[in-house]
Amino acid sequence: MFKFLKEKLSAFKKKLDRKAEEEVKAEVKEKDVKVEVKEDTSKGKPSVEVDKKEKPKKVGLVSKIKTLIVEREVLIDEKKVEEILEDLEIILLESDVAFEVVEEISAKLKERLVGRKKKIGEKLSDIVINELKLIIQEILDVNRFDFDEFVERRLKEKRPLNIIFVGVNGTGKTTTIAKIAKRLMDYGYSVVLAAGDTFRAGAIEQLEEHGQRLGVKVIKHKPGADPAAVIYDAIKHAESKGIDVVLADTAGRMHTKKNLIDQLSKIKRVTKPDLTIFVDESIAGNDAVERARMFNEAVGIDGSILTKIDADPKGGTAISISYVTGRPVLFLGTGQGYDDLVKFDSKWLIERIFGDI
Ligand SMILES: Nc1nc2c(ncn2[C@@H]2O[C@H](COP(=O)(O)OP(=O)(O)OP(=O)(O)O)[C@@H](O)[C@H]2O)c(=O)[nH]1
Ligand SMILES: [Mg+2]
Repeated sequence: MFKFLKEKLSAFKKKLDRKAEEEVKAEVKEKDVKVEVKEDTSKGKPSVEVDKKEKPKKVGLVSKIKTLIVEREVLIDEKKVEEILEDLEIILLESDVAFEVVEEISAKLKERLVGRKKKIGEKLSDIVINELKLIIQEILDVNRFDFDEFVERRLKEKRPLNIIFVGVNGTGKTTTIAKIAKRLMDYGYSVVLAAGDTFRAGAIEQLEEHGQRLGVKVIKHKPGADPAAVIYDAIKHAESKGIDVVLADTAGRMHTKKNLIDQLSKIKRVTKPDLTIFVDESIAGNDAVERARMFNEAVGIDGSILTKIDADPKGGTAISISYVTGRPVLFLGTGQGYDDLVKFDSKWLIERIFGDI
């Protein structure tokens, strides 16, 4: 998980350390010379004599400089920050962090680093990485949403809840529905599944198989039927049986296909979902973020679930999607098993990215 991004950040940190070390060494050398010259002129003695005294004097100078290194503060100037950002922006862009998010991170880092005082003993790389962590966490926390709290609160007002899952083909919608069903049942809720993907061959059977494994009823119509009608029936079924939550599958569709997007709008109009969840795979990078933005504009989404985080070396999608869509990330899919679902938590993600850097 996030191997690429981690390696890049690690190398970036090492480079900062190397540079800092070189700078300190150069500065120490420079100091050495300056002090000698100063003493030379104050005493008004020829430089030859100073050279003779060089040995005993040097010991004193080294310890003096050592003290200076620990005690003196250095200002991080704009030039230094620009250098840092140049490297960092490339790393973030290469890791599929959306352009506008890179800009935001960059601006915030600049604001917090320029003019900041750092002790020479303190590592610049630690300061930069810590600020970067904080800024990414702030970005991740812009749109917070607690799924469990929502379900609990909403069920006090109405039953059943209707949650529909939308997105493009093959991103993990159906698997995610099964994971959420399992999770809700683990929390003590009852669930019914709606086979709203009436389009793709085998989609109904696929949902039924999950239903069988999990012991959950699946409401279905024939292939090609109106998905809005299937979901409507599932809601009626849940109402009559006192079931808590309807989880509705829908066919994968490209955000660019107007008639298919219109069909989703119809599903929403007819079945009035409590939550419309956009599912995409984190490995799709900027494409996933763009699709989320377009689904949100076209039909409206309440949040996203990113799947296949386990197979994503970069992590930029998870960092960007909520900021770009203005909608929270609810869960992350971390594998193919039913329990491979993590409730979104910025700290969890930060730990996975920065853990051993
Ligand atoms: N590694 C990994 N694989 C996943 C994850 N979620 C889903 N998958 C796999 O992704 C593939 C597609 O999953 P589906 O649930 O069928 O995707 P879908 O969006 O319903 O696909 P369509 O119905 O064709 O649009 C399956 O092989 C899943 O096992 C995940 O979090 N991690
Ligand atoms: Mg599916």
